Amino acid sequence: MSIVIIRQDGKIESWQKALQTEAPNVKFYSYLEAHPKNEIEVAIVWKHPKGIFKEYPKVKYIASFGAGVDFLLTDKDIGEQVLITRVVDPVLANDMAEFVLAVILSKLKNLDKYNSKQVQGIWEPEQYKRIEEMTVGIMGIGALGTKLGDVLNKLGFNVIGWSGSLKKLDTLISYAGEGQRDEFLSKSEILVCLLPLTEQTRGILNRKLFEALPPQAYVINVARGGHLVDEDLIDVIDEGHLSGACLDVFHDEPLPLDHPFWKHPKIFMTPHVASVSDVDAVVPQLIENYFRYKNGLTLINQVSTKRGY
Ligand code: NDP
Ligand code: OXD
Repeated sequence: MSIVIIRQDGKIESWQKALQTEAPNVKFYSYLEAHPKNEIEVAIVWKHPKGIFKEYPKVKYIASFGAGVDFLLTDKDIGEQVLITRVVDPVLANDMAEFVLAVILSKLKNLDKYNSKQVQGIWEPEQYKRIEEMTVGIMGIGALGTKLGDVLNKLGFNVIGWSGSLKKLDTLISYAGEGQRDEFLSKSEILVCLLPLTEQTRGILNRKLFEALPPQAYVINVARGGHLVDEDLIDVIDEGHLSGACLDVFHDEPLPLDHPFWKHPKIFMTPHVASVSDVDAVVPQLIENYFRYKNGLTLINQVSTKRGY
């Protein structure tokens, strides 16, 4: 059996090499080279070209190279019966926690403001905040949100989390479901979105949600661009209710140059780099799942296509 690797970001060769080294008896094709498309049952994929799965009529199992699977579940060419897995990995979770921590500390100590004042030649101290004064609200207490909660809690932040189901964790106070959402939001001075993008969560970061946050709250979206209503964020910042936002993910990536986020002084942007699947860490689970599939065993980190994550 052979596997096709599909990704368009220039990293295809390094993944192909690492996968081939880990499983020398399996053939890994780049989708760009000649290969028997009609025979392929297994694909490992990251943000594939639109329509490509029409070319793979026999595909039965698709592994995402990342934690998110929204790009697979929204593709109408991928049948409901196709098995889908995602990456769950401690390195990925740790990288995400480090990224969000860096953003939060920069916000608390005004580093973003000093950066812009420096280039303007302005010497002007700002009031800073301390860790124990801040409550961080994490939306999505899954693999990544749980790790972030641990890290922030250890450092002394007040941490609260919101998810579909209540969590019993020593590191954060858990809120769940629509009924507890506003209470959670009203306490979140810094709000971090780590939800999967599903039918239920698309557009969740909107005016109504922002207005439920305390005045001067700060929003960090490291989940998906589709969670955010871009115009609402800009309006609520410009009206003065939110102090700003850090965005790592966007509706269109790369973000088109005429998008107002680029030049907004209170929006800090990064190019979808909060946490990137590490080849060495992730290859073993991709290979393990391939052999599980081949031997008819239950896959690890299988996604519920019904639930959407
Ligand atoms: P998980 O599936 O492990 O966790 C998802 C969490 O969201 C769960 O706690 C779940 O609740 C909760 N949730 C889902 N739907 C709802 C809802 N409608 N209402 C309330 N809570 C909900 O995901 P991960 O932690 O692994 O990843 C989260 C996302 O982070 C990924 O889907 C991806 O989009 C993004 N990501 C971004 C990266 C970047 O570099 N920017 C890197 C990696 C991931 P429950 O626990 O009750 O099921
Ligand atoms: C992921 C991502 O989902 O990188 O893993 O966004």
